[in-house]
Amino acid sequence: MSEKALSPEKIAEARKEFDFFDTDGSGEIGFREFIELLTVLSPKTKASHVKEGFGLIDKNSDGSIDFEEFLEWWQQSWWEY
Ligand SMILES: [Ca+2]
Ligand SMILES: [Ca+2]
Repeated sequence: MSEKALSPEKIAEARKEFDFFDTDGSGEIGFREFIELLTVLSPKTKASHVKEGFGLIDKNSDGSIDFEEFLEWWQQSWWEY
């Protein structure tokens, strides 16, 4: 897929998801919050894959997923469905 731009609607949708999973309202999705997110999105994910997946999304490796990182991932996973 070369089409990478998301419509404002899709971004707003991602924002809603992001806020939903950012349960402590820190503006970032921490590892614990990420586990909850995955439990909802793909309940069959193995524990080892959770860490791997988190590392993939957390591009700057600061231990949490900010909205930019989330959006990038959201964008990719959107196309897979
Ligand atoms: Ca948080
Ligand atoms: Ca990060």
